[in-house]
Amino acid sequence: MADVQWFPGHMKKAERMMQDSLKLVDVVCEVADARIPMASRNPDLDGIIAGRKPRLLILNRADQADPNVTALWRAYYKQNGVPFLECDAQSGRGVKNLPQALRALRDKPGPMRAMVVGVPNVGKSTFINKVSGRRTAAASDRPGVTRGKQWVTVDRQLELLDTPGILWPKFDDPAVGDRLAFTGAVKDEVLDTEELAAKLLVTLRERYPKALAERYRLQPEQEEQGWQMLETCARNRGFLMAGGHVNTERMAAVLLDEFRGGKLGRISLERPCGTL
Ligand SMILES: Nc1nc2c(ncn2[C@@H]2O[C@H](COP(=O)(O)OP(=O)(O)OP(=O)(O)O)[C@@H](O)[C@H]2O)c(=O)[nH]1
Ligand SMILES: [Mg+2]
Repeated sequence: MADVQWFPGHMKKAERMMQDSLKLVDVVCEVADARIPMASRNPDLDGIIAGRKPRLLILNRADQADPNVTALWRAYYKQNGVPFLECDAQSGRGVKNLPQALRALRDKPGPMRAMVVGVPNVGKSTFINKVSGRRTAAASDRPGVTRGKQWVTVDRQLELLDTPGILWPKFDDPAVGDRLAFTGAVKDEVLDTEELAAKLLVTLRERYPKALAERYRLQPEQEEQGWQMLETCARNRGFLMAGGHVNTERMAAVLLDEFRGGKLGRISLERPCGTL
């Protein structure tokens, strides 16, 4: 990940746009991925908001996250006084609590404008569509769909600003980049998908070995390398090529696709500090 040129120019522009738009809104809705509630939060956002506007953390894709882990996050945010809303923008579960959650952020009544920000593909536009009950914002299952900003009127009390997903120039921890790539926030075109899939297998072995056993008949040994696991999966799936070679490229694409599509079950890759 480190040497991949994945920070396109339009992201820099998006960050500037976010700074400008801040003046136009009362609150910021930061949409994060419930499977990776740390990696999917832009560390630059604190600096951009700089305490000027209240912020609501929206933990989206809760349907794909491990419910036991989400419960830990819920307790963690409550304990730390972080205003948050848990939801699944695709089905709409939890979305109707937005107006109430936003009102709790400020004292004065009256109409509100909120800017919706977050990493690519986390579900910002889908969330806005669900809140408004219309399909105004373009949404699709790949990163980088929303290119410009777009106002969506929910009702007389609420207007939402859709923004393009942004990543930040540098990850302090390479694992952050990996997790964003696993979940689909980074375009696959700029990634080595086999390497990524191998890393995902190593990650899943830690907490979700049963999912690997059930889906790919993989009984991973602790000392096994990621690429060896990928080969076993490919063989078990019958992804073979001429000369008896296994098609790990195809397996990598399938694994990433199935993980992102929830075929491996509900999985969380990050837990609050200090929890087991
Ligand atoms: N399972 C599940 N899928 C979701 C959820 N929210 C969004 N999606 C799907 O994720 C994909 C991306 O959604 P978008 O709304 O386009 O994401 P975005 O954050 O606006 O993406 P960019 O505009 O590219 O930054 C779509 O296929 C949605 O249907 C969710 O809560 N659960
Ligand atoms: Mg969008």
